[in-house]
Amino acid sequence: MEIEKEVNQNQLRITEKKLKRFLMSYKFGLEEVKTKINILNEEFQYIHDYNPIEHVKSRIKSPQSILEKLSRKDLEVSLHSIKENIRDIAGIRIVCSFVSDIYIISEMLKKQKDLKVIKYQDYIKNPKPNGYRSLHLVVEVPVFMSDRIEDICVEVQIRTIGMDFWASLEHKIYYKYNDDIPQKINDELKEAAITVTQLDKKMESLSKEITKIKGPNYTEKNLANIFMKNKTFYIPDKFLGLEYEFED
Ligand code: 0O2
Repeated sequence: MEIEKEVNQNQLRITEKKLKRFLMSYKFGLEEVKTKINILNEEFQYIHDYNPIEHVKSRIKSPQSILEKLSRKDLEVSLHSIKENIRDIAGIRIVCSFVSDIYIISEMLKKQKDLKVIKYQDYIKNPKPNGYRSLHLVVEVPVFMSDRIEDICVEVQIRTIGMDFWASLEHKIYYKYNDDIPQKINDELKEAAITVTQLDKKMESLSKEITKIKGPNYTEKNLANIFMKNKTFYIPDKFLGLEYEFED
């Protein structure tokens, strides 16, 4: 009996260690994709003097949430089954101001040679019946470990501020009512989703009009300038704080 207990405890320890190592590889995959997104954002801002990303959130799905998803989908409980079937263990959410930004970012990600897009789901062009809108990409990224290379899936959800506001409220209501949402609330949520779509369109057209009014030669007021040979050269203020090292 004692030996049996010890064997069980040992097995539990081994399983726990395996699970930790399994989830660790998702953390590394997440970090790699996050770095790529930061690079794209910073470079885009440098070239176009415009930031397409409002903010980025990321998370590793909790073991409890993974198990719930397995049971919801009626899948076998094993690490192999989790790896094969749960593609959003590592998740990144990119929130943008405008719908056009969403497609700019997704195209930039799709062009990355070391990312393999294994799922592209456009819930913006084809919203879910409940009104949910977002662009989902599942990308596979190679993670180089001490003894092996693992291809890790990371789900990237790209949406506008409005879509994000709607989805987080809907998510909260979903959990509050335990799937049994009163019809009235469902209808109002759908109505709110239509309002968000209209607002997204309005904000995008306003932004385009503002860009037109500013004209191609517009420069931000906070740019420092140097006047040389009858010409004004503008320096973005982000460079003013940079320290340069000069070689002798
Ligand atoms: P949580 O708690 O956010 O992690 P599939 O790939 O089709 O087999 P899957 O993985 O459900 O099935 O794919 P899908 O539809 O791309 O959904 C993945 C995630 O998108 C969800 O994860 C949610 O985060 C989000 N999502 C999808 N549909 C909705 C929706 O109707 N409302 C809201 N608020 N979010 C949604 P989880 O694990 O369901 O939830």
